[in-house]
Parts: sequence; C-alpha cells; structure tokens
Amino acid sequence: MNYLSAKTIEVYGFQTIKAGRKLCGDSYYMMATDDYFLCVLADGLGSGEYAYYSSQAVARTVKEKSDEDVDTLMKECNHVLYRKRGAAVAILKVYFKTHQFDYSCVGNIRFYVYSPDGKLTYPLPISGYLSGKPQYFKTQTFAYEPDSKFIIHSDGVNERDAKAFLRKCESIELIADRLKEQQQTNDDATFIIGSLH
Ligand SMILES: [Mn+2]
Repeated sequence: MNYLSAKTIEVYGFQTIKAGRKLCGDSYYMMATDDYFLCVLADGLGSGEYAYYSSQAVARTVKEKSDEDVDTLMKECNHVLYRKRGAAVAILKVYFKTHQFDYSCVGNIRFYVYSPDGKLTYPLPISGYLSGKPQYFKTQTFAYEPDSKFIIHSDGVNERDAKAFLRKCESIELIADRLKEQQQTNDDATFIIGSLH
C-alpha cells in the first residue's frame, strides 16, 4: 500500500494484480504540492502486458505534466494512447486554497466524495475509453468541505462496503486496510482513498 501525506491531505493507494498475471493492467499515480493534490487512475483494456502499456503511458503522462489542469491532462492522456489498446482514465486535482476539486473520467472508474455531514458527490463518467480518437470530456469542478473523504477505484475492486466504511467516518487508514483485506484476484484492482482536511 502506498501512503501520501501533505499539509491538508492523507491518501492511500492500493493495487492487486489478476491471478496468473505478472503485470497489472491498472496504473495509478499520485502527488501533492503545497497547493494541490493530483492523482490519476487508468484501467487498461483487458489485462496483461498490453493493458499495462496503456495504463502506464497514462500515468507517466500525468506525472510529466502535473502542472497542467485536468482537462488538458485528459487530452494529453488520450493523445498518448493513440495506437495503443486504450484505457479507462480518471483524473482528480484538488486545490487546497480554494477548497475545490476538478474531476474528469472516461470509462468505468468510480469516484465518490463524502462530506462530514454525509452528503455524497459522485460525478458520473463518460462511457467508453480513451484510445487516441477524438473524445469529448466532461471535466467538472466541485467545492468540498474540510474533513471530506473520497475514493476512486477501478471496476476490479470489490467495493461491497466501501461506501459504508466512508460514511462511518473511521480513520482513512482503517478503511484502506479493510478494503485491502476484502480484495480478491479475479481482476486487476486499484483503489485510491483519502481524506481532505
Ligand atoms: Mn478493470
């Protein structure tokens, strides 16, 4: 499990590989500065090495261009997937000073944000996947309250209790541990779970 902590954010990232595979078809990357938190989750089509190449290309692009806004990053990720198998891609950028985040997703990746008063925000993805073809993006901006929690996960994640865990306001570490325990290996699976202070 990867752990990232900065002034106003605490995040765990966790990944399992489909049984029998050496490479994970999901990739993720996350980083924080004093001003923002940025993460990307990419689920390469299928599994194995070609899924890995696609999702790695997306993660690398976001890492190299982390200063860009979410819409620009989505366009860059789409571009880099030209002639690759393709991937579902979700990008989140949280701006600490304004207490806002931008989110964009194409494909089957889920994202939920819980505010401390129990309000759930779940921007829906555009269906499909990125593969370098002309693509419409729907990048949305939301305000968040201090002590909100969020989860982004690929479709391989067994999320049976994820929302219940988040709602119960347990520590983010405990939630991440419980989610980790209930993952199986019938698919590549990745989750990024965090709290915004
Ligand atoms: Mn998947």
